Amino acid sequence: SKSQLTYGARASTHPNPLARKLFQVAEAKKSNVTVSADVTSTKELLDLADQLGPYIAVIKTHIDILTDFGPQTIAGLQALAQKHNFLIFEDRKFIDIGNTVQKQYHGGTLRISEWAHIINCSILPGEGIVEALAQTAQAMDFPYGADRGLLILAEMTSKGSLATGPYTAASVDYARKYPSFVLGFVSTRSLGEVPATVAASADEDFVVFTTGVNLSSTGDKLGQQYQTPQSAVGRGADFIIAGRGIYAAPDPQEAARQYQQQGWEAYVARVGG
Ligand code: 6AU
Repeated sequence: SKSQLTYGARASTHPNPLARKLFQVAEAKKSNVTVSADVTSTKELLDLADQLGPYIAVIKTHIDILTDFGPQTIAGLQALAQKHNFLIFEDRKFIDIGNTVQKQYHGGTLRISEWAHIINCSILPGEGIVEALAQTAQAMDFPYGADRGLLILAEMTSKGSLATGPYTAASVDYARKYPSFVLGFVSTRSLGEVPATVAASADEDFVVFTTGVNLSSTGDKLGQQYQTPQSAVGRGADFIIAGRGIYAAPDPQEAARQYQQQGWEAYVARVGG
C-alpha cells in the first residue's frame, strides 16, 4: 500500500486527477478532515462551510436532508469550496440498478453530478452500479467529467454491519476494475489485505475515507461506533470524516481545528515525519 508515502508524493504520481487534487488540497491545508455537515437548512450548511472551511479538505453533505434545498444551496456551496479550497462529497450512497442510479446521479431534483466531486455507492446491486455511475460521469461535458470520482462503501461503522467478508472483497475487485472512476473506499481500515479476486496493479493507490471518527464519544444510541483520529489514520485512513464531533460541539470551529491537528499529527507519524 502507498499509505507510508506523503500526500504530496501520492499527489504527484496518482493516475486519477481527482485523487491528485484531493492529496494536493490535504497537503496545501495540512488537513485530512472531512466534515460531515449533517444539518437541515441551507443557512446552517453554508454557515458551517464558511466557518470550518479553513480547517477541512472536504465537506460531506446529505443534500436530501435539507428542508430548503435549491439553486442557492449549490451556488453557495460552490462559492465556499472555491473560497476555502475544499472538495464536495455528496454522501448519497447509491444502491440500485444501473438505470435508476444514473437518473439519481445526473439531473433530477438534486443534480448531484453537477456539483459533487465525490459520491459513494453500495455494491449490493453488483458490479453494474459502478459501471453505470462511471458511464454517467464520463459522458459529462468538461469541466464536470474530468473531476468526478466514486468511493465504494466497502464497510460500515454501524453495529452488526453486513458489509463484511465477500461484500468487502468484491468492493476491492470493483475498485480495481474501474480505477479511472473509483478513488477508493469508505472503510474502517485500508483494504490491501482483503482476499480479492482481481490482482492489484503496481500503481494502485486507493484513497481511504474513514467515518465514525469522534474524540469524545464511543458511539450513539442508534448503533454508531466511533474511533479516534489516531486510530483511524493508524489503520489506514487517508481522510477522516467527523460529523457530530465537530458540528455539534459547543465551538465547532475549535473542534474542527482540533480534529485537523490530531488527524494531521497521526498522518505525519504514519509517514515517518
Ligand atoms: O460523525 P457522525 O456519527 O455524526 O456522522 C457520521 C457520518 C454520517 C453517516 O451517514 C456517515 O458518516 N457514515 C458513512 C458514510 C460516510 O458513508 C458510512 C458509515 O459506515 N458510517 C457513517 O456514519 O453522515
